[in-house]
Amino acid sequence: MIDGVYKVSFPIHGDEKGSLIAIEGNKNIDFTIERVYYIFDTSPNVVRGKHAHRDLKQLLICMHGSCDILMDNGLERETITLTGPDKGLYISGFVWREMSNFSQDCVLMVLASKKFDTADYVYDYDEVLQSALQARVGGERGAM
Ligand code: T46
Repeated sequence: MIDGVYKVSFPIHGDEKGSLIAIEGNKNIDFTIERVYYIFDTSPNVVRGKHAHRDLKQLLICMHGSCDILMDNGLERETITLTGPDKGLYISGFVWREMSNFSQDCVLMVLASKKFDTADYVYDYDEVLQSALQARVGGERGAM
C-alpha cells in the first residue's frame, strides 16, 4: 500500500448480547483522538474529499454499508472498498483522497488526530504531485 496508509482489523468482543469493538487512542491507533465526524446520506454518484491534508492522521471506518476510497501520493494511486464496522483504513501523510460509490446506507465514521482546520486542506492535486517529485529528487540526490 501507499506509504503511511494501511488497513486495520479490529477484534470483535462478541457474546450472546451481540458484538462490540473498542478503539482507544494511542493504543489501537497511533494518535490521540481529537475529533470524530461521520458522513451519511451521500448519493452513489457523488465524489467527496478531493483534497490532501498537510498534517493529519485519520482512521476511516464504514460503520454501515460501503464506499470506495481512492488514495494517491503523487507516485502511487490505490482504491479500496471499505465495508464492515471491524475494518478500518488509516491514512497519514500527504495523500490525496477521494470517497465515492457510497451505498445508500453508508455511514462513514472518521477518527482524526486534530481539530477541524481549513488551513490543513490542500485542494490542488498538483501540489501533491510536486511534493512527491521533490521527495523523489531529494532521495536520489541523497543516494549519490
Ligand atoms: C477527509 C474526508 C475523509 C466541519 O465543520 N468540521 C469537520 O470536522 C469536517 C470534517 C467538516 N466540516 C464541515 C466543512 C464543510 O462545510 O463540513 C462540511 C463538509 O466537509 P467536506 O466537504 O470537507 O467533507 P468531505 O467528505 O469532502 O471530506 C471529509 C473531511 O473534511 C476530510 O478531512 O479526509 O472527509
